[in-house]
This record gives sequence, structure tokens and C-alpha cells, in this order.
Amino acid sequence: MASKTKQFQLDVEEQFRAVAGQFQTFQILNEEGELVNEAAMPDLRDEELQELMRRMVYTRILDQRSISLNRQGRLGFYAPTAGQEASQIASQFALEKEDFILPGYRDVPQIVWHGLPLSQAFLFSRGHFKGNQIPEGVNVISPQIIIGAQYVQAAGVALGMKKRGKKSVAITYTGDGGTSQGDFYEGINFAGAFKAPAIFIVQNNRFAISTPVEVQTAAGTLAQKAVAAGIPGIQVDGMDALAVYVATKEARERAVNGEGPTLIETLTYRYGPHTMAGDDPTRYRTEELDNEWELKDPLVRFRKFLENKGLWSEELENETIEQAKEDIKEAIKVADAEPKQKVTDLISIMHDEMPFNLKEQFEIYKEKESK
Ligand SMILES: Cc1ncc(C[n+]2csc(CCOP(=O)(O)OP(=O)(O)O)c2C)c(N)n1
Ligand SMILES: [Mg+2]
Repeated sequence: MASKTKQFQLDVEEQFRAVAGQFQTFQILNEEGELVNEAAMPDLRDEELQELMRRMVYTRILDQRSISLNRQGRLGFYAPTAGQEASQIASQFALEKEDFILPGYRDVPQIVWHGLPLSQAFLFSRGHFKGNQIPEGVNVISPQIIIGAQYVQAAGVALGMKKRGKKSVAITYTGDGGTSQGDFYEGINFAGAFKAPAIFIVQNNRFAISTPVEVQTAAGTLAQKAVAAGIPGIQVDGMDALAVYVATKEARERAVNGEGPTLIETLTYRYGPHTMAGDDPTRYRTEELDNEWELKDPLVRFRKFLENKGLWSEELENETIEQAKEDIKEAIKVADAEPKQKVTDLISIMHDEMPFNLKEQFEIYKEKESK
């Protein structure tokens, strides 16, 4: 008997096409550093444009130095950031000091530019508890290692700000892989339901360690995941600092005006390995793909744009590089001067009042450490 193709009454294919068609990539500068969307050009002063560039160049150096310090055994955990500068630095650049950052493990640059001393970022890398003692007035928490967990916390921090009548936002970051976690959906749904002033950034660098985004999800874009939470979802060229800045700035304005959260997917790429713990990207990425993304480099593009305006020069570039190297040297010195942490330190900072079981352990370690 010949099989008959069933005729469905509902056109689900059309539904998908319509959804995917809504998510166009927002771009202001093309790969040549040309203004392709003049209407969207942000209202930034020349000095601000230069500062944004300075921070990206500085962060690229910080990445290179962190990698080499890790190889020398002078840093511990480190997740490389080169390639993601526009996505990271330009989104932080759109914030105010009173905004709160809840970072993932790759988001150290944002919290450093938000006020965390570099020496503490290095101590965090070394697993030293002093790295997690955030100075008063610096609105960040330590980078989260559990994928997506900070999305739920960001919804809570944002709701807390709203309840206190504050005109500030909570911003959080995860990766393409992070959007598969339950916490991701719980966070955006909760924030949407309560119109919490949160900004959810998904840095889509195409891979979750070795898993390509095409294998990660059947969704055509990650931005469209916002639709189910009833919040705006925006896909941005994550190698374009100006586009990332504008998307984040507008999300911030909506949030403080009581219009709720926004999800921003930044299309980006990490040039280096996943972390410094033995990942070899040549096993899962082709040279062609690497080359394709290097042509989109956020620094090259923004540098060209600024040079054409007479706002950037080799001299400024070199000054920035020297400043970064000097600061890093100094920060490592400060981190090195920190006494080695003891188990008793860890136990004593955990509770206001030490529970009896920890008291027992505290005494045991006090005894051991005195020898
Ligand atoms: C809940 C949880 N599951 C698994 C891991 C192990 N892990 C660490 S990083 C990573 C991939 C994350 O990829 P993505 O979200 O794309 O972020 P990226 O590292 O690319 O910035 C995984 C699976 C983890 N840290 N937490
Ligand atoms: Mg990723």
C-alpha cells in the first residue's frame, strides 16, 4: 500500500521562519570600520570613543599577559578573552557605577573596568579568598563557574533594585552553551514576569568548549529565546563595539524606565583556547573559521574608524600598551605580597558566628598550621 503523506492543518514551518526573520544582526561599523548605520551612531564624545578603544587595547594586553603568567605558573584559572573585547568592554562601557555586574568565568575584564583592582582579579585566578573580597562600592560579584547560575541571581539583584526604587540595573553574562541551562530560562522568565531591570547578555562565541552552537540548540538564533520569556531579544554584531554599546545602553534605559529586562546576543569569537587547563581548539575548529573571525576583529575595526576621524594613532596605541604592562606588573606584585591563604582563613571568613562543626575543624587546622 502506498504511504500517504499526512497533511497538517497548522503551518509550523511558517511560524519558525517568521520568528527567525525577526532577528536581524544589529551593526553600526562594518569590518572595514565604516559607518554603515549612521542613524544608530551613539552620542559619544571624542574622548569617550578614545577611552573605549583604550580599554579594548588594554584588555587585549591583559589577556596576552594573563596567558603567559598562567604558563609560568604565576596565575591559576584563566579563560582567554581575545576576540570578545567589543562584546565585553563596550557592554560594560554603557553602564553606570551603581549598576551591578554578575559575571561568568570569562568576564573578568568587565569587573576590572567596573572597579575591581587588577590585583584582586589575579588573586581570584589563584583561588585566593582575598580575590573574592570585593571592595565597598564596587558593584560586582566574583566570576561564576557554574554555567548560567548567575542568570537567576541577576534577576534577583535586579528585582531588589526595583523594590528599593533605584535607577540602576543588574547585568549578567553567559555563553551560547549557557543558554541550554535551566537557570538561563528561569532567570529571564522571572525577570520578565516581574519587569526586573536586568540585562542578560549571551556572548555567542560559537562554541561551548568543543560543542558548536549548531549542535547546542535547534533555535535559529539565541536572541529569539527571549520571546518565550516575553522580553525583547536583540542580536548584535559582537565584534562591533559601537553596536554592542548602543544595544546595552538602550537596554539599560528601558530597564531603568520600568520597561523590564532585555536579552542581547552578541555574535563573537574567542581566538584562544576555552581555558588554560589543556583545551586544544585545533581539535574542533578549522583554521578557515579562525581566519574568517579574525577578519572581523573588534580592535582592528574600531581602530580604523577612529584613525579616519583623527582620533587614534600609533602613539596612543603604544602608550596604552605600556600603561597596561606597567599596571599588570604592579598588580602581580600586590598579589604576590598577599600572604598564602590558610584553611583557618577560609573557615573564619565564612560565617559571622562560626557553627560548632566548623569550630572543631578550625581548631584542628589552627593546630596544624602552627607547626
Ligand atoms: C552547570 C555546569 N555544567 C558544566 C560545566 C562545565 N563547563 C565549563 S565551561 C563549559 C562550556 C560553556 O560554554 P559557553 O556557555 O558557550 O561559554 P564560553 O566558555 O564559550 O564563554 C562547560 C560545559 C560548568 N562549569 N557548569
Ligand atoms: Mg561559547
